[in-house]
Amino acid sequence: MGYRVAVVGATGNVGREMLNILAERQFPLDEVAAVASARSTGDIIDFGDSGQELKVKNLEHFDFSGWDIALFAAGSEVSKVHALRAAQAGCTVIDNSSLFRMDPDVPLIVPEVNAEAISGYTRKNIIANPNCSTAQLVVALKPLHDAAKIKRVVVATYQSVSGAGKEGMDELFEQSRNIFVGDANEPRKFTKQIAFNVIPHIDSFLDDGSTKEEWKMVVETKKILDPSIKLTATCVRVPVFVGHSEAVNIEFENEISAEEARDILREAPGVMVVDKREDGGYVTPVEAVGEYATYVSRIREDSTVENGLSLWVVSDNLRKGAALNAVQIAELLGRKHLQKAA
Ligand code: 11C
Repeated sequence: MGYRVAVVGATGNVGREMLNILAERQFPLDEVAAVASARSTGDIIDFGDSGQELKVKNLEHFDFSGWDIALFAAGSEVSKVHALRAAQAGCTVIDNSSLFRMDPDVPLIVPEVNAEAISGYTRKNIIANPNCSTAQLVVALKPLHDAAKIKRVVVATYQSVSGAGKEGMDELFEQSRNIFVGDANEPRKFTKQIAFNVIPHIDSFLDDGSTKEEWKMVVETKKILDPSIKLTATCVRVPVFVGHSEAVNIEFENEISAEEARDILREAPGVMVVDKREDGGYVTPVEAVGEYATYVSRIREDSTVENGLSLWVVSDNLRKGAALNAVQIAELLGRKHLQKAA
């Protein structure tokens, strides 16, 4: 016996990956529903490589009662109405938007880091999935924090255009083509040209000059890992289709060498160390596409502070940063809480 699972936002970048990953990991399903806005109702989409096709159902009319889990990947405005409706109908919601992440009554979960916090989901019947740039960061930080206690993190991100949805990917593709054929480029989704450029701005600006993406990295890391960790981020959009990268500098309370960190990270769940200290002996975003791991490369000591390390962290933002993490939460929920007989 399995679960009845609905994927909301099933036609978007993350929703499609959720379906792919449910199929790939053979999540125990009695039934799966692809749910989206009226615009996509009736469209046929693949349930991963399973050979099964799903007819997209209209979210406005979708009745969540009797469904065990809903994976939401349709943005905050949709979650505000429909995730609450689903949760109240008794369907446990795993929400990928930023809407509930900082709600004290909603656990924010990365299973490799704070699986135990999931029990708090019963307060609202909702579990939040973190921002993609936070998810891969905390997977890499957690084992190092356990070993030597992190005091401060300085991170610069190199975030792919798929984080901005299909429109972001289309814009990079079209602008690149326009540049080759000599056509003009008008930014639409991004604020400046993204092809052959980088943009130090993701999400809206806050009063202190930081952006909401940078703020999310600070507050989500504190909620998931440890509120005592100080973190400052600069989030940058780069002309890469899929895969977020992060240059991470960490200051620890206690001594930790690069060699110790490498050994610890090699054993850590969800982490793959690729760190050969030679030409090409590190991971770049194109190599992380379609993978589950968070890759850590360029592990080295930073002698400008007492106990410092620098790392390069790369992951598929649509997978560990979104869909994979959501499915891992569903797996955890099934194993520990929903308790259906296998
Ligand atoms: C990006 N990290 O790369 C964003 C996308 O809060 O879930 C995900 C935004 C979020 O643009």
